[in-house]
Amino acid sequence: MHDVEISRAVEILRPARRVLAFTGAGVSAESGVATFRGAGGLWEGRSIEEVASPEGFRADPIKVWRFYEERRRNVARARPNPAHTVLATWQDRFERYTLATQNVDGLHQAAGSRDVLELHGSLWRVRCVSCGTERDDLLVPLPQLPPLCAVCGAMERIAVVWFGEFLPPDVMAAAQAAAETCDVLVVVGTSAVVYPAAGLVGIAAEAGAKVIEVNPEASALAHLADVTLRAPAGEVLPLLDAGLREG
Ligand code: BJW
Ligand code: ZN
Repeated sequence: MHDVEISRAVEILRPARRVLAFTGAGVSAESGVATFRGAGGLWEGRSIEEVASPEGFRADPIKVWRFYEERRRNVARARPNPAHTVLATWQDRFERYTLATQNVDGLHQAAGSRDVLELHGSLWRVRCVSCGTERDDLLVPLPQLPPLCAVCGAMERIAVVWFGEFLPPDVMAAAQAAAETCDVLVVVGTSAVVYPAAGLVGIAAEAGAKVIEVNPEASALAHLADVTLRAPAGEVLPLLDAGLREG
């Protein structure tokens, strides 16, 4: 990554009035939270369907719960990194700012971001499989696996979005509206292979937004990006923010 690319990104962001930030697991990598795909990723040596599908949960709920319990333990120890912090401060910099994340770790909120659009749910919410009652649950470790619904006694599940399930419609609609109307989309730390979330980038580009991508590796959306910053988010976002402050 070169200074000239940072400068180009700053020049795109400086006049922007409506900004959408769209994040994936990579934004939390420097906080010590594992990503999904690639070396050392959560899916390595594991079939995705075993742990992140309704079928997998039906087949072995305790196994799936152990997987999420472990993730909750790790995330509970994690702290937001400078990328989360910058993305939080931008809510006060731009006239309209939306932060849509695929992440379920809650680190954007921990960094101070308000009204985060959680496209894939949260590790910190659970939902009854029978009556649908949802509640926040921050207890690490959980007192019992699986947790049981206080209303009807049935088993609770983690309130994340598994493969084959619909994203929360109001959250997706809000993200889509922001994608259709933003001047600039900043995409941070996602392989952009999981739909419909990844489709937000195409929607924004199609509607005429400039796209800035932050990812140390090549992703599925290089062809949509106006500027690609190939370096870790925790390094790049503070540089972008410093550039904006100078202007
Ligand atoms: C850094 C960095 C640093 C590293 N700085 N960057 C064919 C078969 C089956 C299904 C489908 C199919 N075609 C389409 C589908 C639909 C499916 C889908 O998209 N599948 C594709 C994978 C093919 N989608 C769905 O099923 C969705 N629902 C849906 O479509 O409903 C309609 C429907 C209903 C009924 C039937 C059919 C359709 C739901 C998707 C839910 C995704 N859920 C997960 C798990 C959440 C729970 C959990 O956390 O356990 O969400 S999957 C997982 O992937 C998680 C993530 O949010 C998501 C995206 O991953 P992300 O964030 O991009 O992470 P990585 O690891 O992939 O990438 C990290 C990136 O960071 C890398 O690029 C690194 O380089 C980078 N990085 N360090 C910056 N320091
Ligand atoms: Zn219930």
